[in-house]
Amino acid sequence: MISRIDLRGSLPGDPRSVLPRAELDVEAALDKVRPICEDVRHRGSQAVREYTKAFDGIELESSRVPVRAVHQALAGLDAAVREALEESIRRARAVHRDQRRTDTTTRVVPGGTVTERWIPVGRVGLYVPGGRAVYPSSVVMNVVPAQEAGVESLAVTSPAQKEFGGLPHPTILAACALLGVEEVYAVGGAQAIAMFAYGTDECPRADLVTGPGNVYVAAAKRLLKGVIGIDAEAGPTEIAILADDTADAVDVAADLISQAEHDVLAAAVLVTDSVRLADEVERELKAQVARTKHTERITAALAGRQSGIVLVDGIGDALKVVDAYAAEHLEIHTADAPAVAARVRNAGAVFVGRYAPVSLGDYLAGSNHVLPTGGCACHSSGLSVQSFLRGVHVVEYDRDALAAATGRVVALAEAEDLPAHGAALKARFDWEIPS
Ligand code: HSO
Ligand code: ZN
Repeated sequence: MISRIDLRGSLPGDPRSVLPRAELDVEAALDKVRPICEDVRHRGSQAVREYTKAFDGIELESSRVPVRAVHQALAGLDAAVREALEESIRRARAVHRDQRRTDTTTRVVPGGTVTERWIPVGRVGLYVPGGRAVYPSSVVMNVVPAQEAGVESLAVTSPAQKEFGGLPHPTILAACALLGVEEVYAVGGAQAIAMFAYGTDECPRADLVTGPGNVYVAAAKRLLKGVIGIDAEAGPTEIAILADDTADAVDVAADLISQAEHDVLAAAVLVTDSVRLADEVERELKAQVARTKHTERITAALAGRQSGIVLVDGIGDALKVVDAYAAEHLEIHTADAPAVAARVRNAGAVFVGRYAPVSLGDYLAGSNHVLPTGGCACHSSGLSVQSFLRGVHVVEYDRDALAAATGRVVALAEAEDLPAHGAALKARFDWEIPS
């Protein structure tokens, strides 16, 4: 059901080559999404509605969801789900509020300062997938940091659903209402990203688009990056678990299964120095998968070449492996879990000990669940307030400070054969401007 990779006594210098990993072929989807994006660029909302008809089978008069429908969805929301979403929002707000940046002013020289001003992005479009994945929790994880950053204009889009009369899924709409987001569109796929990138008569263009989506959404983001800012391209979910002989096999198996539940391409990787644990986890996986709802999907994910149990010699090697893998989520189930967690360098988020499972982080820990996948955790962070801010340097020098800098600027400008750069300073002091 899950493959084993035995690296005991043979850990390669760069273990990445022997570690399991899925590859999503975004390049192949580019040719399909290119004409769609061009069409939306030129024909705007008309083209968007035509794609909704072609791909989702729904003819809409307008792609904009009436505000009334957003509020009605909240009124119809199950009370327990509403309470849980509200608590999720509260905890996420607490964490993300603490991420806010304050402007800093550095006095570089007497009379010369540089201030770093943090300015929120003006308008953000948030993509929320539809279909099999109905994730109101992802609405929370995208909207909360944007709001805490101070983004003024926030629009959500999610595919039109036939069974809901052409509206996005009602739980998505209800989450929007809870968060105070009233601008919602019933648009999915590449056309949704193009709508935000170019703007239409129904939807003003956005500066940045965030949120996960299928391969076409990822391809459209790759194509339109630059026209619009994007967050990371979200790949299939991954969980890595670093565990020693003290770990509980039932917990470990349950957590591997929890993320395998997302997708047949989801990755579940256990890294351990305990053969006993590996054997027990394998037995547990079989038993638990048989009892769970999405057996087929999970079995496929665990059996896929992206998942596996990796055997190593000791925690030092286990850390080398998980750092090389750079998982989206990393759980630590070892004797002194906080100490081991402190040594991790590459992971989207680290979950410490048996009482901090990834499922808690997915919904209610307060942490963000939009995290780098596919090994990108070695250079990127998850979504945060910072994702919605730009740092702008504001430069202020007085006359004396500029005069004192002029000689050096002229020297550097001449070294680059750009004498007009130096001349721009000299002009202020009536120095001779070379022709
Ligand atoms: N584990 C997913 C997020 C999610 N889980 C949403 C449940 N709902 C990617 O981090
Ligand atoms: Zn999840």
